[in-house]
Amino acid sequence: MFSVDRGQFGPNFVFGTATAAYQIEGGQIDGRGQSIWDTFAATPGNVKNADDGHMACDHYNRWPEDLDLIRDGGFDGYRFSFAWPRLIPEGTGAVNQAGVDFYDRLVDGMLERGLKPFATLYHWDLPSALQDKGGWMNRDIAGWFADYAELVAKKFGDRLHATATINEPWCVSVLSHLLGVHAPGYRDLRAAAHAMHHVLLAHGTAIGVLRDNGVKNLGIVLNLEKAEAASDSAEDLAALDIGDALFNRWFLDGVYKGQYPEVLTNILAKYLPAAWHKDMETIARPLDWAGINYYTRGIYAADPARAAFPIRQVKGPLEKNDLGWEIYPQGLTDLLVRVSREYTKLPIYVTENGMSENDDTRREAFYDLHLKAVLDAQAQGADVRGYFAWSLLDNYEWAEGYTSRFGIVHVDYETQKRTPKGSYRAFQGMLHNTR
Ligand code: IFM
Repeated sequence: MFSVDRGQFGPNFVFGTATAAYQIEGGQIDGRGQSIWDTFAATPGNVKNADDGHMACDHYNRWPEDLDLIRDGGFDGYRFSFAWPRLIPEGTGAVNQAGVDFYDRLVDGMLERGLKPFATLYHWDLPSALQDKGGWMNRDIAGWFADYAELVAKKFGDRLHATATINEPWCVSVLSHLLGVHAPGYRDLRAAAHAMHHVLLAHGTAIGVLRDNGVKNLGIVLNLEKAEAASDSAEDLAALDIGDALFNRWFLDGVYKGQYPEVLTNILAKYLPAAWHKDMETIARPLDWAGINYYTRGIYAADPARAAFPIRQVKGPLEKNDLGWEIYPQGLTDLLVRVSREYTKLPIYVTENGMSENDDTRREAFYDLHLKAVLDAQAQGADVRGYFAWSLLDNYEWAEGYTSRFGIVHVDYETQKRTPKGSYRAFQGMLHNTR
């Protein structure tokens, strides 16, 4: 049971659960094209146990049962993503009708159950054919993504409650092109700097296309961390400035202020695409809401031996999830307040928050603390309008494969049986009969 009551969050507050296509769908049939995660996962050493999304949670076939679970949990909304390679197998050009039909059924299924569809256009499954042309490193991706956005707008736009362009541009660019942890697995400064700019350019370009095609309620989902310094020495404070800029401010400043933090444009000057500053107006096109994914904090210390970014992350002393991420609800409050004070007065949605853990009593406690953190942020003036638990189901946790379980519903991957956990029941208890 949670110690908070849904009434405390305000009358129209949206409670939802979130997933992403590659992590749950499976269904790599019916004309779906290959994505960068298929090949990344097939490359030895990239993913634990060489797990891939071939079957995942078989949501492609089991979606009615999954939507029933969301409805029966008392949730108001469902945050899901469209798979670009399912809709346009080669990334550009021919449309896969079977993919359109699948999302038609899925979106209608949400509406029939009284669930608000919160869609994301891109949650990391780039069509491989576009990676062959440079993917996020190629400026043309803004046009490829805009054409894909237009297809989504025309086919589904009038039925979506809210639409986000990109999920977690830090992961799309830094984690995938600088740290090499996610597909396509680059560890290259120029690749990362190009991706960091192009992912936001693609976002802004798509916002224009979606709006021109009548799609309402548009946003982007940023993953933010509460960035802190390892000590109050001048060196560590300088490291914090760089760390915060790389994780948070590049994306916040870009989207909400049309500028990039100078500390980074100085470091990245020779690696960024030429004339990047001419794109800033497009990148900062007005939005209707702000999405924030929150999991933990980052603690930064100076590390002069490291090349471009002379910083390192330090492990903190707090209780951790089973991936080693510190549990820090105060960080969610602080971030929500920071975004609302320093960046935007738009309604904010916590579009993801959750815990990788096998012991579900810990997950239930985690949610309780973070829901209270949302209330604290509201009390400090942040206009938070919704909260989405990550995730509805245990699913494919990217480089961690199936070893990490974030679900409020357990999935037996042998049988695909879904079993609601205590954390699901806690949401149900708070939400039931109040929709
Ligand atoms: O599973 C991911 C999700 O795809 C994006 N946000 C973070 C989650 C947990 O790592």
